[in-house]
Amino acid sequence: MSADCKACLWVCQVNYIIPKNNTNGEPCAGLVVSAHGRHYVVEVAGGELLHCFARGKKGKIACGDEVVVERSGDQQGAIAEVQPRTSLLYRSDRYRQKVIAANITQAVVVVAARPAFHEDLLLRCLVACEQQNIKGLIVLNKTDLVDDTATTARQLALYQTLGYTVIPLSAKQDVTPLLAPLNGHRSVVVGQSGMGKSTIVNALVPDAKARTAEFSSKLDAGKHTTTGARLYHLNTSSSIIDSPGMQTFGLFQLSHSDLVSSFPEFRSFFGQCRFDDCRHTVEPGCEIIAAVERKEIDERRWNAYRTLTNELETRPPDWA
Ligand SMILES: Nc1nc2c(ncn2[C@@H]2O[C@H](COP(=O)(O)OP(=O)(O)OP(=O)(O)O)[C@@H](O)[C@H]2O)c(=O)[nH]1
Ligand SMILES: [Mg+2]
Ligand SMILES: [Zn+2]
Repeated sequence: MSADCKACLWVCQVNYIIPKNNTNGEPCAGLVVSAHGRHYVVEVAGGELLHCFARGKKGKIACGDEVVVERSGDQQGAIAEVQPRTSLLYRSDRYRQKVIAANITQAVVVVAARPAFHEDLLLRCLVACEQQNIKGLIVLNKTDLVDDTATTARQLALYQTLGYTVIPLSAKQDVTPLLAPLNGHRSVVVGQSGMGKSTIVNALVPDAKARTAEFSSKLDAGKHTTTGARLYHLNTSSSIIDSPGMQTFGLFQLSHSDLVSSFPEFRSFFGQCRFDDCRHTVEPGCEIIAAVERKEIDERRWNAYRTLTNELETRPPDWA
């Protein structure tokens, strides 16, 4: 039980004491502000928080979901319905689907030089965002580590040429460069463990008090400190969701056409290949391959695209 939470028998990370004015069984609309395993905290009218489980087989529920809850007294309730979503950021591999956040308009992908950041994860995350029409924003955190940061900044230059905004900052010093880009959005902060996601959220929301932890220098990896997603309101039109760090980002959910259209630099060549069913990997007369040869498309990105195509084509038939 978290320190001040009187309603939750689980690690909800929402340290509120909820007023006792519930009416049993009464359905009401709410917003999932915390998702931790199968336990959710739902904010209902007036900012009241209910600790909830999902009734029946609801499928995955994510932080940011709009739901209907039925109160069951004692600041608890059951999620009876999940409203249709405008977006869902999620990842999936052979074994499972992991929802990250729902109804978001922007994903803030946090990278840093230490622990070492994996470009593949960034690329996959941006592909998932493109497919869901979620704006991708890259934060290069820990710029106070000056010597280490230069190499990472050079790696990110490519993403700027693709149209993604890259914001360099040090969450330990100043997060004001993020204020304007966050305004008007429901954003989710995502990335590898140890990149400083929760540190950024704490700097933006002084009351958040999200747990943070030193990464392991020995393993050059974060310690997976954040274990559930949690939404914080920034102002009446903006909110931010902190999420657990990830090591992999499976994209099994994508069709091949989803994948192709999630590479923004490919789009101007659509419809120009010799074959209508061109896979843009080895085919003769492929305009995307020609653009790679002319260096109009970065070879790193095309190689990543081919790896992902191969992954989708070798998906086991029973993956879902
Ligand atoms: N030098 C430096 N360290 C930072 C900065 N931001 C965060 N850190 C440190 O990086 C470590 C990891 O920070 P967290 O905020 O816990 O990272 P996280 O991305 O939330 O990690 P998970 O919850 O495990 O996914 C902590 O020791 C932070 O103090 C920064 O701007 N500069
Ligand atoms: Mg964290
Ligand atoms: Zn082609």
